[in-house]
Amino acid sequence: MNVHQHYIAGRWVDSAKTLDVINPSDGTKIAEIACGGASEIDAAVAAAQAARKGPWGKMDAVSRGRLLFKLADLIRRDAENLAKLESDDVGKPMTVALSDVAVCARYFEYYGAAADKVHGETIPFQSGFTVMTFYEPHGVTAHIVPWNYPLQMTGRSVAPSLVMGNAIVLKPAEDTSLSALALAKLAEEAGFPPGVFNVVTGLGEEAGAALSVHPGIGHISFTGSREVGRLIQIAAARNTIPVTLELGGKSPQIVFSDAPLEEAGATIVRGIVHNSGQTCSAGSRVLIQDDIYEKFTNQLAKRFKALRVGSASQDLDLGPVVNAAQRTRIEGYLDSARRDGLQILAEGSFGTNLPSGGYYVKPTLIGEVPAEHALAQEEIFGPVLVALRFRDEEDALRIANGTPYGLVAGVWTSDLGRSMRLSRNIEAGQVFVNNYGAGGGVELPFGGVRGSGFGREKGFEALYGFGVLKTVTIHHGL
Ligand code: TXE
Repeated sequence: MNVHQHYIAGRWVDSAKTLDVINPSDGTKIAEIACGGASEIDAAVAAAQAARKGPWGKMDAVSRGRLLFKLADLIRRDAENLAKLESDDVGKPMTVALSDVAVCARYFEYYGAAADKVHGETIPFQSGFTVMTFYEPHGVTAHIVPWNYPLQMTGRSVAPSLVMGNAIVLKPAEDTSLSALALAKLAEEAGFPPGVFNVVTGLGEEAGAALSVHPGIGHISFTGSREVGRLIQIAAARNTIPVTLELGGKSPQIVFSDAPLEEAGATIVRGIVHNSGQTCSAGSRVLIQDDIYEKFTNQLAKRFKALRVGSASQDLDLGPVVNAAQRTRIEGYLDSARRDGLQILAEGSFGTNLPSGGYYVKPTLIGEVPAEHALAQEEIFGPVLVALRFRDEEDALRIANGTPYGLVAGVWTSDLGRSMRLSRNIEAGQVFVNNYGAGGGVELPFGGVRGSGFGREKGFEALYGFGVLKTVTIHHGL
């Protein structure tokens, strides 16, 4: 049995306590991880602060970028191993895990190439003065990552932070820490100086909480639940530091009768069942115009019925969900749908030879869900698509904007004017017209409004969040 350690100051370190790592496909224990707390977090933050004062703090931007490139190459070299690790740990079908690894490599490549392209400016001011601005690192940045896309989301915030010159402390989710530790090993091989890349594993309320209140950090990137997001914001306020919060969504897919319906149906189903629906940007509500409601839900139902659920290694349409708690949560929503007499329009099925101890849920399509029902308001975080009717553009917009969230939206129509009006009026950080998928495009700025959080990740925009603008004004006379 592998017992994994923390990675602090370039060394592998134990904790007195450990946590079991469970394979969601069959419920078996596959490893143990160290269960750290305040003292490991103290050591990791101190190591990161020391790295900032050492060679890392003095390294030029191009050299930092090259290290990120090197890491991207190593991730690609080890793609199969990393995907297998992620697949065993999270329950992802191998195809999904492999695409996650590729996206993780792209983050290091994309931001590596941006290293020497973030610069300040000079500002015309009074005669006899020169004013210039610089982007400086926060110092040490904290990264609290969830379990649904461990590798991708680690790359998403760690790569831009490193390239801006910060040193990082990463706290992966307790259920899915293995790939973060593998990444630390590769960062060491790539040649990142000790202390630049630290990983402390453990529970959210222990290691995560200790990290978020630590006075030695200058920024927190958090992706997870709204409840914990609020705690992170409160913790950050104690040290008056900025945070980026990505807190999930209840993203609408709005289908008008003039939409390319076949393509819309295929994309919408993929968009909710990918990763077993455990995706912050999953399009989990489909809003369908009245006159095509029956026709379109029939098409969706056909697609749902064809879906097969299996273990990660069977590599079917869906794998298990991450743990028993998530399965219970999803089943609770499905029970409430039945209790409230909602129409279950279609279910996928379990494939053959499903391991008995795994956490499996059937993908489910539910029709005529009232817009105010919990199933149409709350993030289920499973392969459950709820269908709602709308009359016209105004009605669609009202329903689309009628949840506490605002992460992503999809608009399906062939009317250019309508697609523009909706894109401008929908309250979301990202809108897709006649396509959908926030995952792959590392170049596209991503983040929420309202209950989905704030701050932008991905794209060039993310870099500015990992830097602090300094203005220098020199009086030299004429
Ligand atoms: O999330 P938590 P959970 C949503 C989704 C899901 C629900 C619950 O709806 O069903 O949240 O999932 C760390 N201080 N999302 O309970 O607890 C924890 O260790 C500091 C949406 O697993 O928010 C993990 O690393 N950190 C989502 C991370 O927070 C703490 C992804 C997320 O865990 C902490 C995941 C604390 N007090 C869940 N408590 C998305 N936006 O993609 C926990 N953590």
